[in-house]
Amino acid sequence: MAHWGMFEAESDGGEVVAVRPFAGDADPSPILANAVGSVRHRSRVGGPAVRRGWLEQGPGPSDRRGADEFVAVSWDELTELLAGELRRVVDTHGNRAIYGGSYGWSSPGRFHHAQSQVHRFLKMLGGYTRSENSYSLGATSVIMPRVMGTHWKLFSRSTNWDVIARETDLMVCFGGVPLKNTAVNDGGTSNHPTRGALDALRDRGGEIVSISPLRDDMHGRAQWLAPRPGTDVAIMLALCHVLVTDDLVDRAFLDRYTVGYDKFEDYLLGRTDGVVKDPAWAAALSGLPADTIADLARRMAAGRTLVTVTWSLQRVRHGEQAPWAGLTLAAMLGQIGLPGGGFGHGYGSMNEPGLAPVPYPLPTLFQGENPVPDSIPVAAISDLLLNPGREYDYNGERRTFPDIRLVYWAGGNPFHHHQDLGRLRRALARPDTIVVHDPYWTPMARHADIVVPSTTALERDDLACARNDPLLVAMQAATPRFADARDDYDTFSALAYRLGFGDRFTEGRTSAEWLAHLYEQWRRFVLADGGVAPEFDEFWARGHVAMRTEDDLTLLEDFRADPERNALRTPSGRIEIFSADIDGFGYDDCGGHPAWYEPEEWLGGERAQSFPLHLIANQPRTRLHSQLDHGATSQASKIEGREPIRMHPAAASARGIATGDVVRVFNDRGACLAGALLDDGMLPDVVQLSTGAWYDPIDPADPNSLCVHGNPNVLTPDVGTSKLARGSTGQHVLVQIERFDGPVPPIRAYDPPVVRTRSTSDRR
Ligand SMILES: Nc1nc2c(c(=O)[nH]1)N[C@H]1C(S)=C(S)[C@@H](COP(=O)(O)OP(=O)(O)OC[C@H]3O[C@@H](n4cnc5c(=O)[nH]c(N)nc54)[C@H](O)[C@@H]3O)O[C@H]1N2
Ligand SMILES: Nc1nc2c(c(=O)[nH]1)N[C@H]1C(S)=C(S)[C@@H](COP(=O)(O)OP(=O)(O)OC[C@H]3O[C@@H](n4cnc5c(=O)[nH]c(N)nc54)[C@H](O)[C@@H]3O)O[C@H]1N2
Ligand SMILES: [Mo]
Repeated sequence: MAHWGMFEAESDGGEVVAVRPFAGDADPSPILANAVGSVRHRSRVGGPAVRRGWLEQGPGPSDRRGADEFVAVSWDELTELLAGELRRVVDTHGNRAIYGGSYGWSSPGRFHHAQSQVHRFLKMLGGYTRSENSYSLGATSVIMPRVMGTHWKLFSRSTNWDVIARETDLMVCFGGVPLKNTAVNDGGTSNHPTRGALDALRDRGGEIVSISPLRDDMHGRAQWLAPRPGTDVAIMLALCHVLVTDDLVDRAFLDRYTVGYDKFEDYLLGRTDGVVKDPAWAAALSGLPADTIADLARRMAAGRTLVTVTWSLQRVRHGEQAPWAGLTLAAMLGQIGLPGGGFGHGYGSMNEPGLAPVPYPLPTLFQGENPVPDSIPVAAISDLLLNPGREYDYNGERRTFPDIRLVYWAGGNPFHHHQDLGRLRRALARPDTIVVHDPYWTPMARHADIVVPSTTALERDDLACARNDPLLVAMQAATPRFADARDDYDTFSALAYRLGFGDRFTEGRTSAEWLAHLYEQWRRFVLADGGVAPEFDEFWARGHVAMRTEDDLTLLEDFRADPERNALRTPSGRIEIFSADIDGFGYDDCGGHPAWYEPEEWLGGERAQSFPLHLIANQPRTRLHSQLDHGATSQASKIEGREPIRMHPAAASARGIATGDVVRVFNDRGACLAGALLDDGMLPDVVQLSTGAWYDPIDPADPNSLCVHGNPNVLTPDVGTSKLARGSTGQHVLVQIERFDGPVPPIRAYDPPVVRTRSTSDRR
């Protein structure tokens, strides 16, 4: 199992040589092919390694991170060094000085999941400064609990694809439903139903409107509306405005199920700020014709309409507004809780919304409590490291950044996920010690002082499953362990024994015993539910077991049926179109009701004078994030070895650029090279460069170096969505592009750094 699908691997000589998708998968992902050749790839970390500067000078701030060479050490030395350093930091600075946020997707598998392992380990060590929320849903995870009473249930209990295919007349999709993203689900997936569901909806006569800067965010027949990126909230407000002026608002629904609509209507009609949010107003901001907006509003009120908002719309400045405004629009239509109508968030963002959930807990490795209370919103990592002791606003609180001495990362890649990589590099120079567990020499591993070689999921037995997938899968190792790599569990077990809590950490179980233990725990839930699940050995031999799923769900149908008994977990128990709590925080960038706020990185503002192209830095079609960027599917898309940047032919010809040219993409934060790919399925001043090309600085010693490979995060702003959520805003950035005419520098991202074996003379 991979996050991008279930498969069988064929291996030979310790390497995966072929993959076959699971026969039950209706639409397997091409990303699967990236696994071939990944186990013994030259970018693997072959054994424990320590940065030379750290080994020679000891812990301390260093701007050599990312440019230094490494020294190979034995596992015993590594355990000794790492245990000693953890002890030193805890004893001199306290557990709060360890940042263990360690964000990232790592691998599927319930036991060997690196995040679960590292957090369990650090909790038993006495705790660490943690992170909250995600890069995926930074704004949503704060705003939606406040206004809708839930975060995860919005996805895991979303209206089912079958219901949409059967009932929806009009699906209005902000951000489209990009099939590329439905390849993926956190924890894995055994089936990809989205393409089939959209086709079934259309075959039945249902209509789809895709509102997105990119035409291919929707496949097949659909009306494509391409607004200026970042203006969706203005469009939503104008749709709401038309519902008011045409008397199409479902006031009975608003009265029974929502609070605060009046204040929002005052804003819509311009009573509070003198600006009427009508289609003409939204047309000026978004570039969509006013008539098109007005017509769409009327069509939405005429039948069963589902309003969907992709997660990308909240990974921008003021990202809180789009899901909140989308929910408000759906509430005004009055169809929330009706089959095929209402609101959805994340259709086309992940292969989870629209899929039926399993009704009981998944096998879970217990992590325990974190004795340290400190936490940051996850995308504030550079702020944290650069500003110890500084106060900041977050979600109604005033917080203080702790002074971090040791950063511990296992299972994520900040050089993939974080914005403004030049700033991140300056931040990573500050702590005393950085520890990274990874199977590969990722840019983050290169910036570590202590590099711990992990196995990949292909080298381990594990249990795989996900909340919205019917199968529990026996993930059986496809190859033996690579070189001197170890399972993260084994690394943490050895450290825990060295630090005196080994028995607590392992509970006396080997990995194999843990799998059987977790399986048995899960099996009890199934049996209690009247389900069938064989004993562990039989399950393991069979390969998977099917679970009951809750089919035919409609989001909030229970709330609609009985809003008193099934009150939402908001202060009012209802949908909060106006939130008194948020209003009370008095933030200038997120007020009490959904509203239009002008972003910095958009084509309508002043910055566009200097950087006139709007770059969409979205998820890659050819891989999951940075994982297996060297695999066949990912490599096949590259141009001259660089990540492709899609440009409109008009924008390209104005710059003398043709398909296949290497271009330099730049702004005042940084620059990268990319390969030009002309595409007329976008506005002329929009360009698109996916995340995930491994950061490849031409001068590793310069934090602001040109990245020769095409990582958009050298360009993106490290600014939060607002004071409310401080989510990542990596999706949008303004840039300029020019043809790169110099000699094209080689790609070195996958070449390991220099790792020296210690001669007897320099051994301490
Ligand atoms: N500009 C911009 N930036 C973005 C986004 C965007 O839209 N625009 N999207 C954001 C989003 S939504 C997300 S979720 C993040 C994703 O960011 P990440 O989740 O950090 O990205 P991955 O590349 O999946 O990193 C996973 C890492 O885990 C490692 N790994 C795999 N298996 C194991 C294992 O068994 N053990 C250990 N120790 N390590 C393992 C992999 O080699 C890899 O380095 O990126 C964010 N960044
Ligand atoms: N293949 C693949 N699938 C993935 C991932 C991956 O790395 N690879 N990552 C997974 C993860 S961790 C996550 S969180 C989800 C993320 O899911 P999303 O955040 O929804 O995915 P993105 O591809 O970043 O964005 C979706 C689309 O939104 C459109 N868009 C961008 N800006 C705007 C705008 O201002 N207005 C409108 N209307 N549309 C806009 C873009 O054209 C883009 O293609 O994807 C998941 N799926
Ligand atoms: Mo994500």
